[in-house]
Amino acid sequence: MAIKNYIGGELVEPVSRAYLDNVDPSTGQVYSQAPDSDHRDVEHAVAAAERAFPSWSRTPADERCRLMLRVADALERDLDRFALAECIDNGKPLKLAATLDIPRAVKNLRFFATAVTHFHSESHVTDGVALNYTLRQPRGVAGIISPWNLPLYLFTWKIAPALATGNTVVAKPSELTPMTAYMLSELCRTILPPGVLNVVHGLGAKTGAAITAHPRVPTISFTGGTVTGTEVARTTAPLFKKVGLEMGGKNPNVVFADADFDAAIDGTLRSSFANQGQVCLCGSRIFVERPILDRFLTAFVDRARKLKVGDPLESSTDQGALVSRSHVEKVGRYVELAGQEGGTIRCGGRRPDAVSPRCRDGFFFEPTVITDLPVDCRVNREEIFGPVVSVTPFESEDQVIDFANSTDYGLSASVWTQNLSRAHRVAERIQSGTIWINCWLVRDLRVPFGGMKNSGVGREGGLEALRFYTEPKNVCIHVAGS
Ligand code: TXE
Repeated sequence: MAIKNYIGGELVEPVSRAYLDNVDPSTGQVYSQAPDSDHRDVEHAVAAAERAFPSWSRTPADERCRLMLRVADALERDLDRFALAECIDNGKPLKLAATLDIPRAVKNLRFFATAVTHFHSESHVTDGVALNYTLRQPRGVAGIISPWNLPLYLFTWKIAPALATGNTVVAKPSELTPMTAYMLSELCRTILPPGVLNVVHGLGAKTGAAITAHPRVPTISFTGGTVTGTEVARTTAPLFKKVGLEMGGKNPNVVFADADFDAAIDGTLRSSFANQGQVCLCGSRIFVERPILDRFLTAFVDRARKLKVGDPLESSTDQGALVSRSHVEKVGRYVELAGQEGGTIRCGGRRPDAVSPRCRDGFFFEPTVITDLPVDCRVNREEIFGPVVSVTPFESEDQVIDFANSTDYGLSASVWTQNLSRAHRVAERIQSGTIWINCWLVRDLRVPFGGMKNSGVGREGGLEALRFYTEPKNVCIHVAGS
């Protein structure tokens, strides 16, 4: 089956007629093809988006909202089909795609479709002289580049605010997980005006780079690895684009001795291994206050061992496949490195022998817990992005804050304590864009979302996203005779 680009309202082949193999990570087999697009396809998509912009940007917000809600409804009606496709394309458990990825994609569309109907701007009265008001106008063609870990979830998280605010879009999903963006473009074809949303599939360095370098795409929103983000920043800076970068994380999970023990174990387990550890918000560095270290480790390792690595299609599966052969190999290399850096593997650390006959050649890796690693070793500083976590004891609040802040990343953190004052103190001092107290991945779409340090530039979510995709323009009216 061949995926197509979606340009100017049509599903089209790439100009080159060249395709990339698309692999099912749970079997390791090629199961479809995606366009290997180049700058010519991007040029067509930008031209289509430019043609659609004057009309879409002048379409009343109510009408844009209505059309986007229709897309959301169509996606919701098709939830099972999309969840199955996401499971096959990414390797994640079907039940996760059906309860998290696709419902959240629906919610993203609804949230931003309606948010724009409540969006308002500021006015400033200059005493006795003038009245200023701010117009927030769409910026034109938005270039959107999304990753493979939460494919449709992050794709819609970006296209929804861009479209709702009246921009037109040229989007490139990850070449590793193109399927659900393609299926969404099939739905949009019957609902959105041609050229409003364009989806161009292909490799990052070719298709993605053609979007970021395009002189008539003034806005770029990217989620992916920090190395790629550096490249996007380098390309876009001299072109003076407005850029949002959401990149990697190496997030701390801080467990104080006074925490609700069972809640901390449950939450930490989920934040360690959800989506096979392939969430930028996963808490891969677990710091446990010394008095409860042994109890915590025993319970945590026991629970990690019980997670069932299995066929993503099976409802009993907790852990599916990682996204690609090269990624599972990278995760394996980090576990080897942990051994060289003095770590002790408490569980996992390898690819399981036989998940099932169907999944014999899939990219599976066992949930892995490592102890005895120095806080500043590479395994504790670099993003592994797989089911691998380290557990390190700490002695005091000051010490764990130093540990938490000891990487170049600053995306999120979880703190487990029943002492409210301590929770506030620690939250204030950890350098991360999001701090969860006694929870993980509780997401309210209105809150600012993004990272500090090498985890990101700018914020998404709620008003932040609506502002990102619009240009504030101040109008100053002289008040005569006052
Ligand atoms: O992501 P890439 P990769 C991290 C994680 C992972 C690492 C690499 O550590 O192991 O990044 O993953 C497009 N110009 N995260 O290589 O390459 C690419 O096609 C423009 C964290 O898969 O960053 C894809 O659509 N675009 C993360 C998107 O960028 C380019 C999620 C992300 O791919 C490009 C994923 C270029 N030069 C990986 N090169 C998170 N924070 O959620 C690539 N792309």
